[in-house]
Amino acid sequence: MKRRLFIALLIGSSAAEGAVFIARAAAPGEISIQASKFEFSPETVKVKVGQPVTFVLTSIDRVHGFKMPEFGVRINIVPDQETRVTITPQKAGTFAYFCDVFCGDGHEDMAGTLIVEA
Ligand SMILES: [Cu+2]
Repeated sequence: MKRRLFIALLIGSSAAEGAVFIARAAAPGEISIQASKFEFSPETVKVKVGQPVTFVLTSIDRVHGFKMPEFGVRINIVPDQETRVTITPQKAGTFAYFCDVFCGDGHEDMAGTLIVEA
């Protein structure tokens, strides 16, 4: 009987940690982007000029790259960890982000669009 209660507590606590993780990923000023062969999800993100934004990058399969040349961003996205990168866009426009770690046949199409609104 005691053992059952203990297991229930364990399950309860891990569910609570999951909820915290979801809440963090959706925090204001953060945008979660998930990488997989051969796409980013979401493929298009919108941000505002002058407002700092943190991209929370994750991969569900292998190491991918995340490159945003106009913002001097280039980082690896490693499975099972969150990679955070913050930018503060200074001008409106449409910019590309893409994978720069060869990840297989289809890698060339692994790209997304950042829309910076005034
Ligand atoms: Cu790639």
